[in-house]
Amino acid sequence: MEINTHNADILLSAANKSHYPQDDIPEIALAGRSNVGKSSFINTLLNRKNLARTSGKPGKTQLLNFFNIDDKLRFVDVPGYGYARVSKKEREKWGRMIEEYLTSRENLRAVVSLVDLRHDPSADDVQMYEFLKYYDIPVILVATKADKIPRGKWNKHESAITKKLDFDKNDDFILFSSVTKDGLDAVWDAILSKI
Ligand SMILES: Nc1nc2c(ncn2[C@@H]2O[C@H](COP(=O)(O)OP(=O)(O)OP(=O)(O)O)[C@@H](O)[C@H]2O)c(=O)[nH]1
Ligand SMILES: [Mg+2]
Repeated sequence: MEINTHNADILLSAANKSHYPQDDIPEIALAGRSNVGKSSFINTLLNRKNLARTSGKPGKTQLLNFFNIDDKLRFVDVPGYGYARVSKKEREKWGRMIEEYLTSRENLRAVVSLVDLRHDPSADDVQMYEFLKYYDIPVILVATKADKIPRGKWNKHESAITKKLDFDKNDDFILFSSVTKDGLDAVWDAILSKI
């Protein structure tokens, strides 16, 4: 499929099902801890400086942000988990919102699950991966900030992550950097193979 990635923009923000777009356009959702690099990832994939950050306006950060890409594909940016300063109530609300989307959305083709290459996955990272496997949702595991680790140590860090996640070898694992753009082509290949 030919997708013109220059033709991309934020479409809408949704708190629940009734706000989701009603059509058959395939969606790829992004999940990961706060600060892992989700917005940077979207900007890098779409070759834009600040597209995803515009969704970070106050009041919108706790919503699902839908990005339209050339009317052929959508990215759905999910608010980051593991953010210490939110209340238990807000966390529960977040949990219901993301669970509703991930378990009922027919347009969903895969989840790009982002983890930081530098660190062992957190308990939240492990829980997210287990959740996606439990619901049989295809996963593209992306390890971000690869530029912060010398190439000679990439394998060691990748092994630590796959071990901690009990990673399914059939899923894609891609090392990525928004700074050097390492992994960019591999990520697009993985996404296009799922839609
Ligand atoms: N060196 C390096 N820094 C990165 C990379 N990706 C993101 N960052 C930095 O990490 C910080 C967080 O990036 P964001 O893209 O805002 O992270 P996020 O996951 O969208 O964060 P939330 O919206 O708070 O959930 C920013 O300072 C980015 O510049 C990367 O690949 N390499
Ligand atoms: Mg963000």
